[in-house]
Amino acid sequence: MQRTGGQLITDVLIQQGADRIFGVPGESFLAVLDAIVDRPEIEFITAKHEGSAAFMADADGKLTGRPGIVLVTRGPGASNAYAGIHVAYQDSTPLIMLVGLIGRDDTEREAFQEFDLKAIFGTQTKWTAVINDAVRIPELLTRAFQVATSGRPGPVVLGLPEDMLRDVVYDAKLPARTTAVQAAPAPAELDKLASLLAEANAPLIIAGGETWDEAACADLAKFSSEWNLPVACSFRSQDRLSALHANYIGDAGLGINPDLAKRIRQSDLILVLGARMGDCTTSGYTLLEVPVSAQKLIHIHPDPEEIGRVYAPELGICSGMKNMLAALAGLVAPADGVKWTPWTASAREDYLKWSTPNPVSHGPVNLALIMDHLNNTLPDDAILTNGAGNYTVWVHRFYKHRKFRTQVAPTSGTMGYGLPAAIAASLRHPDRLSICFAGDGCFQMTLQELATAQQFGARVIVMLCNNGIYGTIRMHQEKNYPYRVSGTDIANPDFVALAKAYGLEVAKVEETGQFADAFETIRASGKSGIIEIITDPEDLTPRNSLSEIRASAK
Ligand SMILES: Cc1ncc(C[n+]2csc(CCOP(=O)(O)OP(=O)(O)O)c2C)c(N)n1
Ligand SMILES: [Mg+2]
Repeated sequence: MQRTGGQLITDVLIQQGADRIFGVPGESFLAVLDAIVDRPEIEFITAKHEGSAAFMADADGKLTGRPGIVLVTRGPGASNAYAGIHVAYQDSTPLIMLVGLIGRDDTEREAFQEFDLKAIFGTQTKWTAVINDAVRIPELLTRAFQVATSGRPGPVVLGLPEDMLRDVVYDAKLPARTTAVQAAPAPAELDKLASLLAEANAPLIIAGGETWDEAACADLAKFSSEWNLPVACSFRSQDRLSALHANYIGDAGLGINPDLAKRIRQSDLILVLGARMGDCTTSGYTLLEVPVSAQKLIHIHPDPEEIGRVYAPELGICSGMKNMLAALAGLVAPADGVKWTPWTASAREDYLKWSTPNPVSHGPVNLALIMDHLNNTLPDDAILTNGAGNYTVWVHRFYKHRKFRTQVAPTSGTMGYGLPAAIAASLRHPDRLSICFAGDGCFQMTLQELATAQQFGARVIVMLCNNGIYGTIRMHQEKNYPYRVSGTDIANPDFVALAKAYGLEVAKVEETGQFADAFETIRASGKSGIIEIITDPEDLTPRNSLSEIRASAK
């Protein structure tokens, strides 16, 4: 049997279970596009920008636990995609990016669009390589699946020289589908964990990161219930435990509940399950002292090198979350109960107070009440996506996630992520509602993907929070340079006309009371739509107005 390099790439992808490639076409990989023509098992989703294609692949990777696949062309295409590789790296998402390169004969001439793949992507991937010999496609592409999913998941970038893709290979053998390799806790480590818990008076869990699945989340719920442990989730990992669970106490992220921050400081044992102890989760490395925290720390992470990166833990365990939670679910709680029951109950009280919408806003639209309406109307499995901006603070604070993988959002804080992610989510789960939250700034980074949604039949509802400013940056600006506005205003297009130009349903909400009908109309249409929500720039955060932030600036 003979196959071209392009056919072999396609065959290995299919063998590994990939059914969708996100990308923008390039002349460098025509041989792959050609091979796809004969393989209906895999489809090419043509995005309108490689950055969006990479965001789509990242979202798909988050949703499936298998690598999202992105295929782009050399210099300009790969450079455009870079933002998505950065997301996958910081978010620990399994992702494989294939990059069509110049022909091998022209290397080092600075040929048309030639660039150094390893130099560009080397520091933001788990592995970057060029496949120079088509015979090695099964080996190297299969390894990409193994690397992207094992340990701490992340992106792999493979370069495909154009002429290599046309080479013919005879009788290639394709390896079987890979299985992610994840560590598991040793019995002695579990014993140590249990004895540290037994000594604690005010423990709490911070859950997040990757390598979870529904069973791991169910195990977390069981472990937390049996030991009556309060569970906070790390930044944008809020769907690891239902917000309705009696022990869910909120998210340790940007815009953290000050009471939760205080509680993390006061706790005497922090059990970190899967999260990196990163900037956003530690409120800029302030909730715990670097490098030795006052609280005893148990850090469990799928990558041994992540343990002790910033904080020296009392106990570090290298484990995937499925293995770890399965073990914890089997850990027998003390028969006479635990000491910290009132601590857990008061932490829950703090969360319930914090997530109850404040009925007052400066403008006629109150995003907190809109989020509460969605709590009451969205099905449990609706998927919410977002990018970066202060509008996300309302989403994270007031929306109550009830199921795993209903939050698809970049922990790397990347603008423009929400719409491509919602498109990928809708393609993966056409039966579920896919809701994108975006600011006016965020949305304008990738809004051209509305055309992609229409082309491939994705159904997304965009909640466009329009305040006419780059709100987050205005907030920082007013804190640091009050009254000196520079670069943070936005002159917006007519979003209603824009939605119509893309053939979408559209509604404009100028006061809170209009939202319910607007949402219902768009939902009932069964089509993609935009709800433009006009918010007052004064409502800069749910806690402080723009004027208050300005007035309290040093
Ligand atoms: C790709 C990218 N560029 C710039 C930033 C810096 N940034 C973070 S939030 C933000 C403003 C977002 O504005 P908008 O989407 O309108 O949301 P708002 O804060 O107004 O609610 C900017 C510019 C970023 N995080 N990502
Ligand atoms: Mg804005």
